[in-house]
Amino acid sequence: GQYYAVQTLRQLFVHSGNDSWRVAGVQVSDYPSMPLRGTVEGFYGQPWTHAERLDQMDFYGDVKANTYVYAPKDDPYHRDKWRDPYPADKLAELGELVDRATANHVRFTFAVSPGESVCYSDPADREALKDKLQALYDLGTRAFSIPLDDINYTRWNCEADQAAYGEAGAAAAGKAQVDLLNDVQRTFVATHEGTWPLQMVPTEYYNNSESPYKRALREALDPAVEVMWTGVDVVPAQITEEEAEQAAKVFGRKVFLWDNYPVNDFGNTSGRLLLAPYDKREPGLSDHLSGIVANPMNQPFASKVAVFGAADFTWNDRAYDPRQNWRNAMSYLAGGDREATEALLVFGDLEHMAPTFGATPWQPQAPDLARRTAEFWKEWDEGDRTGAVSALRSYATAVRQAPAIIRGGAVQKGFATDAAPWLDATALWGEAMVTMLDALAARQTGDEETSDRLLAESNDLQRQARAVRVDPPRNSWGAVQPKVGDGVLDTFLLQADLRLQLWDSTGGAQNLAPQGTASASSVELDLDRLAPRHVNDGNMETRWASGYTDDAWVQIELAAPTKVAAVTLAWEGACAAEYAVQTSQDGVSWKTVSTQRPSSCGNDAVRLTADEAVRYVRMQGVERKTTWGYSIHEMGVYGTPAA
Ligand code: LTM
Repeated sequence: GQYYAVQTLRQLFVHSGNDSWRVAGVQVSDYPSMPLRGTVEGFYGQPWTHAERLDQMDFYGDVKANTYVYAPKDDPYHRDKWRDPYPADKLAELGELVDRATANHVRFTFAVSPGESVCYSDPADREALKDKLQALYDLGTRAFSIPLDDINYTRWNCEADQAAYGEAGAAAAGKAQVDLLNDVQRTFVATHEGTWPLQMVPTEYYNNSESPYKRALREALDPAVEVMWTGVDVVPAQITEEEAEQAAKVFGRKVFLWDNYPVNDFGNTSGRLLLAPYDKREPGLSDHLSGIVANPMNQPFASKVAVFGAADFTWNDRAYDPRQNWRNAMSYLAGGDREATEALLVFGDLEHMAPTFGATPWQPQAPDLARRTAEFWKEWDEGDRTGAVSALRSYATAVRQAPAIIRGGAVQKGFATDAAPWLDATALWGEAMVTMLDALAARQTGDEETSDRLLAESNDLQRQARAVRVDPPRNSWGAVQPKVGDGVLDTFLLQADLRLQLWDSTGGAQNLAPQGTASASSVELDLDRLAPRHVNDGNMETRWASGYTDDAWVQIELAAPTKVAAVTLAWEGACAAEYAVQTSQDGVSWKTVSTQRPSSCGNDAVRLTADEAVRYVRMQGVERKTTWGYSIHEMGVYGTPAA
């Protein structure tokens, strides 16, 4: 408490010119609303380096976080080789880390994860586990954790457990785990001076429903042991008081939130940095949680944006303001430099998407840019084309310049290193956007030659941006394309490109789908919210989804016969491995005008040879990518009405 009081006092002093300082007159009543605050290095893929961890400890001290759980899934001595002692050099590093943590008032929490191979009832295995903890105790560690997540708990690892706990299964696993954990708590933790209660991650960490496994924990686990929980899902879209209250009920104690944000080790995060604010955790959670640790990204400096928020939320959840905190986090990373803070906010908007394990992200991509591009098309279509270009051009310029400013020196170096491929791509996307706006402006003044040249330049820049790779990747996704404002920035460029290409024929190529009527072969579970009308409602938040068959289709009946120059499809996660674009004059006989095998689920633009006027355009599925149906947010039809 004293330490943090001094930190707060320090924060009250502000520089006012040369060598003088100002301090506000205040009365301070300040204390954390949750006892445990910080991170769990608990992701899959390349663990943080020693130097990065040391830097994190200093960062936690700054943001009043007091907990760091060491649990990198791909440290072999943490999981696969849990019985083996750390080699001397690794142990020396851990010792240094414990010291740095302690200096920052951070509890270095050592986690060892034996669940894949442990024989719960075997005294030798229990001794091996305690020996492992003892080695870290000897280095100064006073907090310990035994995570039992992501293991198979319906089989035993030894026959002795079958004899001790009966037939393998969730309830028996609960009993066996309780036996082991109580033993560690009572004969190791409680007998060692200065230790904090043992922490554990249950095998059922991702929901709050009653079960035989949870009953076993609730009824017999030593009440001192902290139980972790990730919310109602592994990566939940939100965490509410009600959910946490129910979790506390089924586990028989306040739960300790292992918060899977901003971790980017799972499939849907491929190619992403997760830079959106820490959000959607309900004020009041402190009544039901003993604390929160954020599971960060493999990129430690980039993770600071979200961790800054988590630390603030755990300090005072009821006063937490996600947007203000986001700005403060960027300012912190920029060392208070205003220009660099703004650049980070622009970049953060382009890396704002936060996926779940399912098809719907819990934070949208590029909300600021999306609002600006929507405003642009509105103004453009209403006739104020010069005003539209000038407003968006200044933001596009900010996108183009953000990477150089971020690399300019004010922002923490490690952030620029973590974000390097994303920054490379952002510079190119920003340049492509500025160039595209210049092409639109030139075409508007009638300078077709300049416009064509700029359009070609913009397309070339986009090709370069798409060719950037996260290489070498720290994550397990491989050398993938870094995603930048995807679904927003690229969609804007596509729309602008189509307008330029179809300029003469349609005066700027508007999307004709919204004036048409959508219908489909089927709707997933006949749900109204997934009905075909959502495929042309102009709203990227809604979608059409089909039944679970390969041959499903969705079509637009246009308001008038049209020479169709392009069809756009904004796919949701359940997309097509293969589909055809078909057209028809009467809705009875159909012609396949293009066949597509997209490499990933994204925004497809299929250009067509607009040689004859048609009334109907259809996406005809051939093969699904997932076991779900086909799911499309928006289908666009660009062309020239024959009349
Ligand atoms: O969330 C938990 C408790 N365990 C694992 C994490 O190690 C992993 O980082 C996240 C995100 O993929 N999912 C898990 O299930």
